Amino acid sequence: TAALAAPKLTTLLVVVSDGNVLLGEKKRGFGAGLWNGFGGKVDLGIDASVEHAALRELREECGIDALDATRRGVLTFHYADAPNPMETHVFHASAFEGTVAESDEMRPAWFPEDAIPLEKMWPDDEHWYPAFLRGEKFVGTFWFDREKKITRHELEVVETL
Ligand code: 6OG
Repeated sequence: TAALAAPKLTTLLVVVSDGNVLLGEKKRGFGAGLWNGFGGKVDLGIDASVEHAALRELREECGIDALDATRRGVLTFHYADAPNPMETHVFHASAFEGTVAESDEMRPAWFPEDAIPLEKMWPDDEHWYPAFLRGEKFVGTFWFDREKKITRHELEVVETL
């Protein structure tokens, strides 16, 4: 029998301010070339909580501190070629301190809420951004094939996470 594979915990923080969404083009590593929110792996050695990890990654990747981050979604990604799924906690923020700046990992840019570059983003994003931008909370699971196309998905709007 196969052992249950523990999911890898990651974060994704999306700043929405004055009708614009702050995204970054990933410059290297997993998902390079795609636009996404800011985030990365939760490091149990340095992060006191998943929210702390989300704030740390935002600061490292684009130089700003979110002041009002709230958790809005939990997404589980199953990749055909990875033994462990990824569990990504999605955070929303609208207020921040500091100046948005490019980093080694991300090239940031603002997009109008109704014109985010979905064709250059992970294919799950078109499923949950509408709920996210409406202010709803959501739980989803996505299965990807080797070409990173979605073969199956579930998405539910929930009252509490
Ligand atoms: P690092 O490898 O950079 O952490 N991520 C995804 N984001 C979306 N929207 N869709 C996916 O569909 C994703 N798979 C991974 C979560 C990985 C970062 O990439 C995000 C993390 O922010 C498959 O440390």
